[in-house]
Amino acid sequence: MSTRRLTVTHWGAYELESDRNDILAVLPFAEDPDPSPIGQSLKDVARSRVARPSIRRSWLLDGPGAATERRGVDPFVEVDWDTALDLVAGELERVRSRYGNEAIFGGSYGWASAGRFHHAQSQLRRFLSFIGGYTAKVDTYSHAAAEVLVPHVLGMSYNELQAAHTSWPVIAEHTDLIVTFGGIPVKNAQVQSGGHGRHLLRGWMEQAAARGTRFVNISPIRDDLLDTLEGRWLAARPNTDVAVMLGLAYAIVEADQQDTDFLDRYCVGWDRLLSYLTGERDGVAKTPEWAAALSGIEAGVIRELASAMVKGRTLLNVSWSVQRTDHGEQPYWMVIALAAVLGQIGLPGGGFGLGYGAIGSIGNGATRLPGPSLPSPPNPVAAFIPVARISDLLLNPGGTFDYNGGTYTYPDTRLIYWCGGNPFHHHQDLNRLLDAWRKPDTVIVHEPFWSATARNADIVLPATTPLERNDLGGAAADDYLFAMAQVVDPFGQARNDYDIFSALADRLGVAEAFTEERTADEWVRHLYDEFREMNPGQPDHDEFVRRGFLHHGPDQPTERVVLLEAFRSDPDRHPLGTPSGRIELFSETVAGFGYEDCPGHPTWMEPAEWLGRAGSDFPLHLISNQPSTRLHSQWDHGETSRKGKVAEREPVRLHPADAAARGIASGDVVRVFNARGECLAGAVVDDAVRSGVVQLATGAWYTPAQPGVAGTPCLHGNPNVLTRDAGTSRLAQGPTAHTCLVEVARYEGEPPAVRPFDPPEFVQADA
Ligand SMILES: Nc1nc2c(c(=O)[nH]1)N[C@H]1C(S)=C(S)[C@@H](COP(=O)(O)OP(=O)(O)OC[C@H]3O[C@@H](n4cnc5c(=O)[nH]c(N)nc54)[C@H](O)[C@@H]3O)O[C@H]1N2
Ligand SMILES: Nc1nc2c(c(=O)[nH]1)N[C@H]1C(S)=C(S)[C@@H](COP(=O)(O)OP(=O)(O)OC[C@H]3O[C@@H](n4cnc5c(=O)[nH]c(N)nc54)[C@H](O)[C@@H]3O)O[C@H]1N2
Ligand SMILES: [Mo]
Repeated sequence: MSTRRLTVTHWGAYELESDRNDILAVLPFAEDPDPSPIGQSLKDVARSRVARPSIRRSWLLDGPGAATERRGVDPFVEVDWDTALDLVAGELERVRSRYGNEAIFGGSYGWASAGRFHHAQSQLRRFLSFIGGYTAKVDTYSHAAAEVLVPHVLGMSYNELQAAHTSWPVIAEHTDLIVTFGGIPVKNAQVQSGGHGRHLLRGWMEQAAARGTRFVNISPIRDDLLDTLEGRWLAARPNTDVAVMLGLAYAIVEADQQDTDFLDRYCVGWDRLLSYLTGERDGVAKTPEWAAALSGIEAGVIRELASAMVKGRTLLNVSWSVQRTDHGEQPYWMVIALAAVLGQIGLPGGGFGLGYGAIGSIGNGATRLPGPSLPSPPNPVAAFIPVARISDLLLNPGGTFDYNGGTYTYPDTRLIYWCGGNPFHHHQDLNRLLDAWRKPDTVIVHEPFWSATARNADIVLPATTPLERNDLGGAAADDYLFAMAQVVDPFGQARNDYDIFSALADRLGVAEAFTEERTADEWVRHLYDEFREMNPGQPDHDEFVRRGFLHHGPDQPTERVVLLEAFRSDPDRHPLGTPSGRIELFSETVAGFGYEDCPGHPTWMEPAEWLGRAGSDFPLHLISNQPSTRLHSQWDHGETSRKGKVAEREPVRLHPADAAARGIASGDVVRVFNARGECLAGAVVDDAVRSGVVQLATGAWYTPAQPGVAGTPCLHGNPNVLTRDAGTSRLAQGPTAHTCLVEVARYEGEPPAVRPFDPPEFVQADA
């Protein structure tokens, strides 16, 4: 007998028709006008699963630290749960008593799944905090540079800024021109951390365009903006956005159209930035001609755009991708400066945005309610890394790093505990990570699927997916909350992360504190009850579960938010949280850090790799952007992602001229390579990509030709074997995946077979 139940994922809500073991059909949530196709992959919930606790053979036979170069190579031995839990508890005890809790890396970055209670990282951190703590991570892969820079410039956290973005109802009514660096990709707005009820971005943009808003997309890829908006595409060289913005600012100042009143009243440091802009200080005037030589956008076009920008209400936007580059702090600082030159910050539909389109919630106009969220005690350990410094941490115990004005030391990591993330998907320079990953004694991973990280672990504990448990879900920035219903039985012997940690907490003597004597379902009810206390008038838990969701906003989201409106209306009564209370176009604080790679005002600095670097052996700029057919590496084994593959590999798009020069046709298997590594991919020749640029989305499951051998090609097309592992600057140390040069060649001969979704090899312990 089949049933229909509602659930929510990071890419939206669905009704799932299922029997106890299988998803029979995935139906869109009735209230979603633009459901994401990624949901169809949920039907593959039973593929590539970890069925039982699995231990790497060398580790099981010889203990912690055994043959760590055989991670990803050794077969696994399946054991029963009690054996596995005893081994994990014993190893945690050994490491914390011998080396201290700093030796446990629990940063465990990753998106895991939607669901407020069964959120894998939250469960891990809560558990580790009760047993003495762990080395943590700060910031995100998404927007680390923004997280560190924005407080210096605007005196608020990036999260506060994100929530305060001017809402689409205001933009659709007021904005004449949207100039967006990195587009406003609807493919990305499918997703919202925690999930969402309705996909609204496409509708809002079409409404704005119908009213007369014009769009300019400054990006290496045309379809970063919807075709239907009939925007203008300016295909700048990747990573030259700061130069283009400086050229625009110069053109505005040259025509004496800068808003001097705004710059004087609401900003500090304009004089410093102006002397840099005009070249008074460094002898280089940042003219449109100067910007044209760097970016490839003609000077006349830059001047024309500058004069269009001053004529009406103009919104500037920069996607998150643009700050995942070398010196990624600069485009964010400079776009704020450019908006200040225009003087429309705080006016309806004017000013700037940092990430419209990156996820569904930015500016969605939805009413927001607080909670619910899982409480966690503070982490007793102070040690941390900026999130993308994971290989550096493992390779340089005792070494130091700079971060936001401080100098810190990398602890000596003995144990990695990862839960709900896939570093062998998300980290840059996977060959370097492979070396680093050999350092610790033990790697423990909870995973539903045989991800590359699970394969490279010593102990893999099978976790349930959200389809196998009850939860409640929905993003803080959305006006829906879903009662996520269990739709199938747990696969194999999979357990909830919470139940795994409860059993470990019991072995380590902290069960009562960790569980508060609630089962998972009791916790879910408890969190809902807390939410109800915070927000009176909501139905009780039984009623919530019966209805499947609650919607606490108006029928059409209409929240009217104008970024920095109060500050503009009265900067003395509503000063910013910066030292000056104003927008800091020059920051004494940042200048005081003395970082040559992040000076005191926005500055053009040549990226480590870009198309302006003459004589490179690798003449193409790789854009490894977010995939349209999955969430990062999640559900790559699912129907929607598999349908998008070319020659069984991740599609790589290249411009017809670049393809012709290399004798490449659509459908060919190609090698994408540089000095750091190589992967195979399936060619798609497409003039939506700027010449000199190739696009290979992230997330194809890492499938090395020879597992465990650094430098061996990935047969399936994971771009992170190519990307560079270096921080944005000493300020934020953010990841820089979008700064990467490669070469592409046709694969000669019969391409090797690729089986990315097969489970690893299993043996008996004594085999
Ligand atoms: N080249 C390149 N690399 C990038 C980026 C890029 O633009 N280019 N973008 C970066 C960005 S912005 C991000 S956010 C990262 C994303 O990197 P990640 O968030 O690490 O990637 P995911 O594939 O979402 O990994 C989540 C993992 O959690 C597992 N999981 C799901 N639910 C559960 C659960 O309930 N319990 C447990 N234990 N596990 C679960 C999934 O199976 C999956 O393996 O990638 C980064 N990497
Ligand atoms: N479908 C889907 N949606 C997602 C995700 C997913 O995995 N799948 N992941 C989510 C996550 S975790 C995040 S952080 C966001 C990320 O959101 P973004 O960081 O904005 O996403 P990207 O797809 O990396 O980049 C968007 C576009 O920026 C352009 N771009 C890249 N480099 C440059 C540059 O130097 N200059 C300019 N002007 N443009 C450039 C590329 O053409 C690219 O297509 O997406 C979220 N949305
Ligand atoms: Mo992200």
